[in-house]
Order: sequence, then C-alpha cells, then structure tokens
Amino acid sequence: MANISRRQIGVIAIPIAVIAVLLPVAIVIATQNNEGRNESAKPVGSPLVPGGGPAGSPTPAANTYVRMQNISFIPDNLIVTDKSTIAFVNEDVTTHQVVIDGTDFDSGRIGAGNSSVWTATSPGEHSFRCVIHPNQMHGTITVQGP
Ligand SMILES: [Cu+2]
Repeated sequence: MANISRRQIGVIAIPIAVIAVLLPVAIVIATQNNEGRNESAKPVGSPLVPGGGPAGSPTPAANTYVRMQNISFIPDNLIVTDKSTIAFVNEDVTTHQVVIDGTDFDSGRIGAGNSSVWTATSPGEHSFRCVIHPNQMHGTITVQGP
C-alpha cells in the first residue's frame, strides 16, 4: 500500500470530485423539471407547452388547466371555485370542442395547440365533454359556491 503514488491517488480523486460537483447540479435540474409539471401553479402568462401552438395563440392565463391529450381530458374530474378560470388546452393534433352541462359554455372548435377559457359560474356539479369525441372525452367539474 505504501507504493501507491501521489499520481495514483490523483487518478482516483478526480472522478470523485467530478461526481461531487455534478450530482447536486443534476438534483437541482430534476427538481426544477418537476415543478414545471404542476400546471395549476404556473405563473400567469407562461406557456403550458414550450413552443406549443401557433404564433399568436399563447396559452392563456387561468387558475386551472385541463389538458386535452390523446383524446382525453387531464384531469377529467376537478373542483374549482366560483368565478375562477379554467383553460382547456388542446395538446392533441386533432380538434376538440368542449361543452359544460348546466352552463352556456361552448368552446367552439379548439384546434391543435389552441385553448379556450371558461370562467366558472353556476356552483354545483357539471358534466362536461368534447362534442366531437363524447365517448372518450367526458368528465365532471364541481364549482364550489362563493
Ligand atoms: Cu375531442
């Protein structure tokens, strides 16, 4: 063991030093990515989909986001407060159109990369669906009273 030279120690020490520096950086990056997935906590005006949607249709500011992805709503069961805003964001390549029972909301056709915002009214439980894909895309929005 006494024959281990300073040079050999250096060969071992350098990779350990590299790992010690890179590991915290990797943890910080991973943490930031997880925070970015929490759409309900997104700051106002930030895009939900990086580079998503054509120019001129940024993801709108809203209190809650419902993503339309793979012909489904995510989430499909949600609770919101009266007068809060819910953005239906189309992340599919196909068009969707959202209607909410017991309200006059009809999003009209929402093309790929576009969104429609509803301001919650009518406290109570409302079914909602995509009128283009009613069998695959339906859910419940509960609006809590003031
Ligand atoms: Cu649809």
